[in-house]
Amino acid sequence: MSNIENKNSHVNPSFSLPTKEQKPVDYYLNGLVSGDRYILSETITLLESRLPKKRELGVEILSKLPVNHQPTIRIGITGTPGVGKSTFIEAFGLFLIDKGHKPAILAIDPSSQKTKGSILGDKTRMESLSSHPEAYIRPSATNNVLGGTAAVTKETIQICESAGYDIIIVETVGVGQSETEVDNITDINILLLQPGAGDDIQGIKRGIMENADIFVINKSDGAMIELARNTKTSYTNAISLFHHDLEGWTCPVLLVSSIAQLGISEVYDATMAYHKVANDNGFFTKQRETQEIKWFEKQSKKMVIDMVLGQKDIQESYIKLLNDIKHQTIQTTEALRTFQEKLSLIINSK
Ligand SMILES: Nc1nc2c(ncn2[C@@H]2O[C@H](COP(=O)(O)OP(=O)(O)OP(=O)(O)O)[C@@H](O)[C@H]2O)c(=O)[nH]1
Ligand SMILES: [Mg+2]
Repeated sequence: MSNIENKNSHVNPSFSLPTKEQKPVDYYLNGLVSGDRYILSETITLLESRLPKKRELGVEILSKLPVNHQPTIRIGITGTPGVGKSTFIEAFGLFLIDKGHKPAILAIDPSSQKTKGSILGDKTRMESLSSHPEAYIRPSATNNVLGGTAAVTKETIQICESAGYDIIIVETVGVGQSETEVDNITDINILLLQPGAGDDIQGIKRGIMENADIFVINKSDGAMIELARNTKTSYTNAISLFHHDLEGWTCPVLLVSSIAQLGISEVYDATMAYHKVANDNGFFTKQRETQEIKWFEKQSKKMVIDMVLGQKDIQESYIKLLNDIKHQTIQTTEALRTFQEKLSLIINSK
């Protein structure tokens, strides 16, 4: 519509569009189910919001979303900063689209919180993918969100699946606590390594190696090829010492160059092979069930703690006891006993 037409339109000039908060739940639900990317982003923003009202609306949308019955695969991509995760995802994502998939990429990056530098970097590293109509990329620098980073990522996965994305890729640097939480929300974990990293297998946290299902030695190109082959041998030997939870699965170690787009189809084949083995023997479904149960346990415990400690009288008693311990006017055991008595008294009276 041109400006002139606009001026002559019959729309009441004092009419204003409803603000984001005022949009009804159905606006989001319809948008998500029809695969509207803008509404998908809007919904995730609600969930990431620090404002309780917005977050509540996000949770309401989530709870009203129809259950997604389409099969989906949730892939975790882990690796130290700079190993090439984003570059790999760009190549892998485009390959997935070629195979008829609709990938959604969620990047959790604790470091980007400070400068947002990585987010800008990711946009340029995933240039073709981010402008592709079949892909959805969501970089999240979401420290201090109300639900917690891992909680929001889990919810975001669900929302992306409802919006029709069948492969959800979660990129994480795999340092600190967040990576173990990500392992609890993905089906398959791909660990990215660099040539030469095999000389220092000890340096990689055992937990990270044990949680990996597919090992990728990225940057296997140019002068690095020989080193990459040696690294592959080291890892293949090291992996043979680990027992994998999925019966019958031996983690493959694959040589990849994300820049030259070499070895990408092997990663795809390995992913699908893993999915098949896991699906056929029920591991896949069982793992998702276990994840849900663990998640419920964890979140509900957190909820209980928040609610109980949020009660004024309990909180006061708690803080007083903490102070007493600090000033050594009470033994910790005694403080615990006092707190237990106080709790029982309050709970029983209610
Ligand atoms: N030679 C070579 N370089 C690569 C390859 N993949 C990535 N790189 C380079 O490695 C650097 C880091 O790549 P990223 O994809 O940003 O790495 P990242 O793991 O996502 O990094 P963070 O998100 O910061 O943790 C960039 O300069 C890439 O160009 C590869 O296959 N071969
Ligand atoms: Mg990255």
